[in-house]
Amino acid sequence: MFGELTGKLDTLLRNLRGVGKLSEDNIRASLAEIRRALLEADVNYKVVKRFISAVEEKAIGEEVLKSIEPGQLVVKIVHQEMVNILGEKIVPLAPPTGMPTTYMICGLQGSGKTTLSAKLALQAKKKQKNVKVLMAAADIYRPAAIQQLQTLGKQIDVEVFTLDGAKPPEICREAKKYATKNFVDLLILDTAGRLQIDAELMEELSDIKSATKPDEILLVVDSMTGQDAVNIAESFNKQLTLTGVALSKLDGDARGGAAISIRAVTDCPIKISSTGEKVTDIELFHPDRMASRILGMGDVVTLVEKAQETIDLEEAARMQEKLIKSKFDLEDFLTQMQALKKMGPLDSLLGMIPGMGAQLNCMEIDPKQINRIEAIVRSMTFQERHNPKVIDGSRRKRIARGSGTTVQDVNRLLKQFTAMQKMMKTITKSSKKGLSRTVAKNAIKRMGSV
Ligand SMILES: Nc1nc2c(ncn2[C@@H]2O[C@H](COP(=O)(O)OP(=O)(O)O)[C@@H](O)[C@H]2O)c(=O)[nH]1
Ligand SMILES: [Mg+2]
Repeated sequence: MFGELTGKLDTLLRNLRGVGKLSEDNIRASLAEIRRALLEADVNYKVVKRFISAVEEKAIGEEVLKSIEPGQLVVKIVHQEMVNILGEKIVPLAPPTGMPTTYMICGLQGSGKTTLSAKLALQAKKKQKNVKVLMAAADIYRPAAIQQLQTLGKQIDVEVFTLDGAKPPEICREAKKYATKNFVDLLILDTAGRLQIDAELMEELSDIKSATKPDEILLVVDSMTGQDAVNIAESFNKQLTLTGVALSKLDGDARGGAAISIRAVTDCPIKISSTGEKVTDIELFHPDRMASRILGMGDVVTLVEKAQETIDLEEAARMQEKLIKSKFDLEDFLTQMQALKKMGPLDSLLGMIPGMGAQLNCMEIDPKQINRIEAIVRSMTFQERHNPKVIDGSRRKRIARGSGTTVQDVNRLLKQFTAMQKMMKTITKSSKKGLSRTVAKNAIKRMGSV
């Protein structure tokens, strides 16, 4: 997420933090660089101006300059202002009720509406037992759009409403009738998009709005859109009065402009982050966590939440016990790697670790490697897995043959394992003081380079 912008801001803030004494000129120079980084990342110029002057107003003054850690204070101000720009607090979606609660999903073609509809449906089902969800297929223009929603519906076990030969407003009106009659709690209208905003589209959406009186009118914005995202959001908002924005494709290498500008320009809250193609890749939008990620400070809270969703907690506790006793073996190494694989792309996860965002640009992480690791560990005997020290030259050759890899691959894995063992020990030791940035950084670097 926002690789380049985060890299620049992380470096700038790190330099600021390290300064023992700050002058007005220092601060102004740093702010000028932050300003440039934001503009280069396609953040709307009005938003940049507002952001910089807000930071300047708070950062330049006796209080900061004379404090013990002026750099730290400035960083804190920058973070707080970033949170303000992104929206201060979480704004949740209207909860499902038997009325039914209706979400109208709109946006340009390809922005991610259909995907988001399924994600929201699944999320509602996960949150509340026995909730009844219905999705309506109102995109009659794009070939196979209805089928796409039906496939997703099957995948997550949610009914899809269709109506052959009808126009979108009629489809949505009938879907609402059907939903009311059948005690549906949440109705999600997957509307049609266009390549660009046009009068016909807006009229159709207005008709859907008056026909269904939705509780949420969500605009899906592709975060890769850049400057244009703001204009799109303004037009939709003017016509429909949006209740919220969902940012999609945050897993890609968007420059950050759309995400940072939208709230400030439209005054419409960002409610949802969509972070991948899978139906489970959805998060509530937390402005403070997003600000931390943008500034390279990581997002440990989301990382832990993700881990809790995918990792067996008992398993994790057992692992920790082993770590403390230094009994972490290759079997555990494999389990950890598999758990990481389940959690999603490694680079997006590492971006959540404080100080790690900037490192990612120069680090390649290959998911195929995890499969190779698995093959190698599976070719070891029980004794070898639990006591890797016994793996001598001839055993390495045998393991390589058995796993369809080379002796170099086996050597690399054993080296990686030793590095991870060491890293685990350091982290366990330093966890009482809080994980130090340099320790984690160096450990990961070591792992990446072996
Ligand atoms: N990487 C990524 N891809 C997404 C995300 N959301 C949607 N997509 C992909 O973007 C494409 C268009 O999505 P779709 O939901 O069909 O867009 P629609 O035309 O607005 O309904 C599809 O290939 C989706 O898999 C996301 O958050 N991340
Ligand atoms: Mg669609």
